[in-house]
Amino acid sequence: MADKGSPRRPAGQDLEASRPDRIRNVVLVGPGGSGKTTLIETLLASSGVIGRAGSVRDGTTVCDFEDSEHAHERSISLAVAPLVRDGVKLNLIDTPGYADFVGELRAGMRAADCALFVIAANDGVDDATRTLWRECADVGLPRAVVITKLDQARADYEGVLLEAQDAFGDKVMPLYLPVHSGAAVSPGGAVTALAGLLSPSEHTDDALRGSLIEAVIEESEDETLMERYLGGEEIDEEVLVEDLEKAVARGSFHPVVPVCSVTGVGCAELLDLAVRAFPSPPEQVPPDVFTPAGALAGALSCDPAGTLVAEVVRTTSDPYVGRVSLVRVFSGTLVAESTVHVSGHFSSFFGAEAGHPDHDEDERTGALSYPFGRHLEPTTRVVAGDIGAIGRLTRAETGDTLSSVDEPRVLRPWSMPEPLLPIAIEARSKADDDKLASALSRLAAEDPSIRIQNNAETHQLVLWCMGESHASVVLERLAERYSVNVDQTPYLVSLRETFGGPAKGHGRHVKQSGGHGQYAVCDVEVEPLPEGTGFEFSDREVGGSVPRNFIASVEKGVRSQMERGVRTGYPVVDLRVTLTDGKAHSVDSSDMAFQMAGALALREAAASSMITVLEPYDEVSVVVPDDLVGGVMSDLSSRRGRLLGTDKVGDDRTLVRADVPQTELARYAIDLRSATHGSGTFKRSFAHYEPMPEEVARSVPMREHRA
Ligand SMILES: Nc1nc2c(ncn2[C@@H]2O[C@H](COP(=O)(O)OP(=O)(O)O)[C@@H](O)[C@H]2O)c(=O)[nH]1
Ligand SMILES: [Mg+2]
Repeated sequence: MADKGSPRRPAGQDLEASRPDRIRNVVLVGPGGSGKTTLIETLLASSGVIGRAGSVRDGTTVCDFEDSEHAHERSISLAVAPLVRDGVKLNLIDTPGYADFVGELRAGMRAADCALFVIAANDGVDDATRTLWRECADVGLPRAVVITKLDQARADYEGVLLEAQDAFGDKVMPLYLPVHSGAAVSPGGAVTALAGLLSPSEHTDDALRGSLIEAVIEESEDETLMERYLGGEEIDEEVLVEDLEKAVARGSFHPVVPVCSVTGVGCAELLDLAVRAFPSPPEQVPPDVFTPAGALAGALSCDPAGTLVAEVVRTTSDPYVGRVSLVRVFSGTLVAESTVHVSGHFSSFFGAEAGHPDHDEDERTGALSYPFGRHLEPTTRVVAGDIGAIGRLTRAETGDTLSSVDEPRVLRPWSMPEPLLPIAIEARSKADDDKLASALSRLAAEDPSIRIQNNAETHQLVLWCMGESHASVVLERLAERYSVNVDQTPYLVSLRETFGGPAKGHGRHVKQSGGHGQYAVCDVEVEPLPEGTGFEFSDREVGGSVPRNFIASVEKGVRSQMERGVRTGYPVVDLRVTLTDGKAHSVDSSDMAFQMAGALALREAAASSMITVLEPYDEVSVVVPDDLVGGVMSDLSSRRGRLLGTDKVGDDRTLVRADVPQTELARYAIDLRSATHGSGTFKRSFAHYEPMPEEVARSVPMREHRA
């Protein structure tokens, strides 16, 4: 096993790019385990950037460099590994394939100008990858496909090719066939060569070759080409290659390349394709940019001489190096040791609930570097279109925009996933408690897919996470990086109580044995009010039996009892309490005594009435493939949900809407994912409170109150 402590360095490469058109930012996406991280190793090794490809299992790859990635043997964060080929700098962006870490994937997509879908020949395309393809198509991100694991026993190149065409559309076409040591397409065994489909050879398949050529010609801007081809003319290979490259850069044609990570066969072809056909940053549409006041600013141009606009796509904290912010520069040039404007306006884009607090301030950048996995190669500048790392920015958080101090700008953030799995935690000791808040806010600055909630009603600290793996990585980071230990506790929802009908209560707080006594007596009538009305207090007592100044004390006592509940410990709501009678003592009555009597009166009224527990309902919107709708609906019903309706979404998906009690949704993020193999997504938003059925209410544990 190699030394995990020392990062791998790129050999013999000048990573400085000075022209945006000499940069390619390529994000690798695809199912977890399809071979993305390994493919980057293979590409780096085949280009001589690293001596030998590392392995995911041994924790020796360039891109999986975090401790938690080694522990889990899979990618958790996005990582960048540049390599230079033919004078073009290729920033390979590795992303995790597992759904819990989709936040990193989104950030990686933002930093890229095209996507490489990595599919394993022995596995195929999963639903999440189909959805991702559709999303890339929606924003016009050019895409290519790599098929890996050709050496696996169950590898089926042609089968996976058909699956990819079925999933992604018929503009997905192979440029090569893998040649195994024996026959052209017999699976199993390492791939020894590729056979190009554009040039005729003994290994090419004529049918595949014909459809590739036709597809390329269809994409050609030269309309005479098709006529000539159909007329029997042999079209020059160079013409075809040029048309193909243009179509790839436009995003209308998606080449498939097989790459064998065992032999490195296919690397050269893939890298050539990336250099020649993948779009450079100036060819892509930049994200919308605004002034800090919210006005749409003029479109960005990917020009090193322009005004600076960059975006933090990842933040890491290293105990030795400190905070490192990975940025994609969209315009201008980032210079080391300079002052930049940092703006994060999450609430204006996502609402106040989401992400980190808004900010707008100037900050000095520390050292600048080019990231190569964990290793940082020092540089003095990073031009538009490139990806760099800035040391020691303390304010900037993931998703923030960096711009020139004279011309502050805010980019519309990329779409961040919403964390839907609540994890309630408690500091293990006083020492942990002291460090917890600051550690959590640092973690949230790195990872916008965590949301921290302090629930005042349940007194719980809740981390909203993407799933169980995300939650365990967050808790590991808390423990390892910040030495904060926490325990998970059962997640509680904010229940309420209300009276089922009118009731009367008598509160008598009398203690007159020795010393200064206490004396207060009150009678109240309680009536439930319609939902959402709140609390009303009135006084109908006649003849001044309760002195004026103590009426307010009774109200205060009633209110404090309402806060503490009368049945399960959750607050009582929607109530009118009327003071009807009472008694006072000229010496022993006091504010405190009447507060006690008021509270007692409400408790007594509760004892003689039916107390209903109210529970919050969320409106849930679930989107699933059509064939899973039945299962989703019956599952929602079994969660005591009420179906509101269904709608078609696109060709093959359905939106199911339902009102569901929050108590039944605590693990829905996990359950929906496993029931739909990751293809289902949902959103939830608070709808209203409703009475909880008695049989459920009976098993609600008492809410504890802190002193
Ligand atoms: N046999 C074989 N195994 C591979 C190949 N590519 C990746 N693997 C293995 O598959 C597992 C997952 O690979 P990894 O690169 O972590 O996939 P990722 O999740 O897409 O980054 C690792 O154990 C790799 O060693 C390949 O081409 N052939
Ligand atoms: Mg990986």
